[in-house]
Amino acid sequence: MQPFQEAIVHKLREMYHTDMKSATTKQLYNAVSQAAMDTCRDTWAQPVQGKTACYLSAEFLLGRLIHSNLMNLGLLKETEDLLNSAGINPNVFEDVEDDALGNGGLGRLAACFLDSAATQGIPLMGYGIRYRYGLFKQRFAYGYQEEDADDWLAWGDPWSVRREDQKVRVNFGDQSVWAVPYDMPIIGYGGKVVNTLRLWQAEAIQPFNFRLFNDQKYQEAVQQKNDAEAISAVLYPNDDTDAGKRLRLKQQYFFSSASLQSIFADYTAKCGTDYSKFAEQYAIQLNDTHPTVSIPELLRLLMTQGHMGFEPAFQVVQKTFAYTNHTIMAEALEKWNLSLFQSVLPEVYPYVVMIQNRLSNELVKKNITETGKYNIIQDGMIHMARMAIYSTHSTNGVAKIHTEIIKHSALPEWYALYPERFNNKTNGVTQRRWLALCNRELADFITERIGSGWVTDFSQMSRLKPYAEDQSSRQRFLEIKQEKKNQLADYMYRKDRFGLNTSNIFDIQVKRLHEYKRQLLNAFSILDMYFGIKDGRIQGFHPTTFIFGAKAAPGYYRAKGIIKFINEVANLVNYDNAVNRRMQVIFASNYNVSYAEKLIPAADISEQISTAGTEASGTSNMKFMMNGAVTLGTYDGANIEIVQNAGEENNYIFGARVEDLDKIKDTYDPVKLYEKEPRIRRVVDTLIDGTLTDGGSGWFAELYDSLLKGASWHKPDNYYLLLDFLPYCDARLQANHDYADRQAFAKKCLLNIAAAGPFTSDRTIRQYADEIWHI
Ligand code: 9GP
Repeated sequence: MQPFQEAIVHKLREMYHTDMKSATTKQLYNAVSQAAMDTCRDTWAQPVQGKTACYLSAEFLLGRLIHSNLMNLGLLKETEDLLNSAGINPNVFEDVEDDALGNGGLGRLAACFLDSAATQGIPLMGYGIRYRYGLFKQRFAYGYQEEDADDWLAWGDPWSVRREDQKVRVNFGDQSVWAVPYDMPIIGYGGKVVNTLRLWQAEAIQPFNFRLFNDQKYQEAVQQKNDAEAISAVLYPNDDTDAGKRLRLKQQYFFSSASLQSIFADYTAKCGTDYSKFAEQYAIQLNDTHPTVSIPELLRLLMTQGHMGFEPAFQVVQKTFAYTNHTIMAEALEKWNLSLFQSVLPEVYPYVVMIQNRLSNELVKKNITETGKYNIIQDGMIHMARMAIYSTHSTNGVAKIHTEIIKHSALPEWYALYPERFNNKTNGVTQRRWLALCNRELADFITERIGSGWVTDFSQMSRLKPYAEDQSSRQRFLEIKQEKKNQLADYMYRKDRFGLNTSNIFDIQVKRLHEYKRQLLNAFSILDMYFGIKDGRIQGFHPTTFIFGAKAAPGYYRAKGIIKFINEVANLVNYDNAVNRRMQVIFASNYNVSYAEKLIPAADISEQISTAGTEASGTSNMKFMMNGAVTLGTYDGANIEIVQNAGEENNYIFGARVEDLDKIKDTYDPVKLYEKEPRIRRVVDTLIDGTLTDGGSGWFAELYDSLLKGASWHKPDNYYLLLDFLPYCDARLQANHDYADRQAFAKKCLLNIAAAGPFTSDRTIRQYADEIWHI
């Protein structure tokens, strides 16, 4: 037995008095994880040399850790051999729930960054919240989304270490709590560098009041404990929209203050009490506006504990912080009601006022009299994005087009004032989880051709390009795609009893449910194909399985209506014997990181169909690309950079561009399109003509109105579904048609894989380190 295998066996005995044969999955999971933790403890304990970058994020969507950590430590094969030799299926850990401490792209990006930084030896610490319950679990009942709590701790938390000694006190207007850190090792590939993710848990200062208990006031006796724990109890299930609640503000300050206090204490221990050099030791990246309250918090610490004057303290703050914007959705640019802010954070508010005053003086100096667009405190609200831009030295967008939109249409007044602060950092994803681990067959295929260097140097992927011309490579690629489809089919059958037809094209859209992402457009186009096949208008259609995966924020009723609609479309199509050998529609429930790892490698077509100018970047587009799917998408977010690199001719780009939409936005009339084009009318009418039923909820009629009448807060069809409908259907049918030539299609796929080099988060994080943090 190898030493690591022995360590696992030993752990099982030590922790559970059991052995490989009798251990439960949970016992095995915890024993393997603990044994792996032991192998990296020494490396983890090494102090960081030089400047550290700190990534403050309300979300870290890590996904299941056991496989990635074992892979990065080089222990995956040994572990699988041991499982095999004990007659245990090496897929046994598939049953282990993955953590879901994030909503979607923003949280998953943070996780990719941690992996990439550790792999490249960049000292990056993550700071966030250890939510007791992560993103809800999704079920469907009669096609409606239902939500259940995500009790991720039920499996134990072997990858965290509670650091009682490092806890700090966080004060609010009406309560004080402990913030207790749980540290997780972030193991770089090769295991040479281990960084830390620190997640804070809220706990009561006095968890149990004995006096009240003796007075038989049982509820009151544990009131403080409940109130404290509420702060880190649950992740807000919103993506790209603002939750705007008192508790949410408390969460934000809770982890911001705890992180800043911890960083401040580390600095003091390392460098003493001269805080003027703080920014030489720490760079702090704000992941969206959620941690922006860290800005006045650092100011407070520097001025009260560091005894600095306001101006020098502000200089330090500005040099330390940088801000990443992840969305231009107006509703997601956070604002806090002034009186709410004052009552929750009375000790912090004065520092916000000081920042506002400095801004006011600066605007006067620059002769700007129209200050309404700039003021951090304006009309009874505190504007967090403004505070973030004003008080930091760098504001970045997450794809080229997104950064341009920030500069020229979302926040042009700020760009005019501080052009030098704005920069772009196109997102990336880690090829280790999203290729090496989730698609081992394709990973071997690549390694056999260009060596294994791509695992840590993704620019080497371009060396794969010549193999797109090689018939036997194309053949092998097609076999691998088939294998991944078969594996997905097995998985989905086990999970949801879906029977996928694996000889079909797999056309997949997986992402959060949002109107701007246009899952409804996808469903409309499926209906159009369905009618077209039945009417005989569409001939020679290659059988296709359309797969959706998406969670809707529980309070976002329109998104829930779209889920119900897609499920009804699925029923219509799947039970119609006249078409169901040619089309299949499947809505995977509870889409999450682990599901993505199965779905993405099996895709032929990657649906990236957001309205131009709305999706900041997208990251699933990159994952699909590196797994050899072609993009069917709009000119939006990182799709643009993807197709520029892989060739438009190897992808399917359709629809209005930002410039087109700018021109028509004031005159756009979806009703005209609806009246003129029978195909549009037919699919839109399924919302109200009884073809599909919403079970009396009224949701479908509301969707219909949103397209043709608008609502108090938006114009009709404000995401231009009807405008892009026909071009989308055309592009989709073109892809379907092209697929028939399997060799030619495989060539496109391989050219996409070969062009994926720039879309690694290794490149992105290197750029943050070089250009923003100077590490
Ligand atoms: O919606 C964006 C998505 O386009 C981007 O890829 C991701 C990571 O940068 O961030 C998302 N934004 C949010 O979730 C909230 O701002």
